[in-house]
Amino acid sequence: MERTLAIIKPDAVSRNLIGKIVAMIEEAGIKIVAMKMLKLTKEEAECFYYVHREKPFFDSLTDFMSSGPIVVLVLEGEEVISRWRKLMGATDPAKAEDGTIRKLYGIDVEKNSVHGSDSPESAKYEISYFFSSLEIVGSC
Ligand code: IDP
Ligand code: MG
Repeated sequence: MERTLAIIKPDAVSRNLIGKIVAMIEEAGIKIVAMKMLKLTKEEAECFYYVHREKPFFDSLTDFMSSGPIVVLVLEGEEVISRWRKLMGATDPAKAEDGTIRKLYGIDVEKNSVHGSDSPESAKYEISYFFSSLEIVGSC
């Protein structure tokens, strides 16, 4: 059994897409075990995306991620890290497959509507960044 962190990014929240994206998660048979809305500060966004600190898009990305409310979720199930990334689609919405969230709703390579952890290690770090074990159902 795996867990992964999903984020509905500011571009999607501001366009009232929370419900549509949550529906796609549920329709894919993926179980939600935690969910909340918050607004990151610039510093909190920088800390979350620390692995990308050397990338040319880091400053713009962290400005974007702190520009408005986000919804963070913990998803649980077998192979959920790869299943959620497949449902999200490629980073660049222009290259994402039909039927994926980024193809449907992504604006550009930065404002691509959703985030998903890319490995068990990053999932562990990212989930603990936002949630205590008491906030995740079925943790004990
Ligand atoms: P991922 O979200 O598909 O895992 P990453 O390479 O981990 O993609 O990049 C993290 C986030 O940084 C992306 O989701 C996107 O918002 C932003 N990003 C990635 N590449 C670019 C780029 O070339 N220009 C601007 N923003 C980018
Ligand atoms: Mg990534």
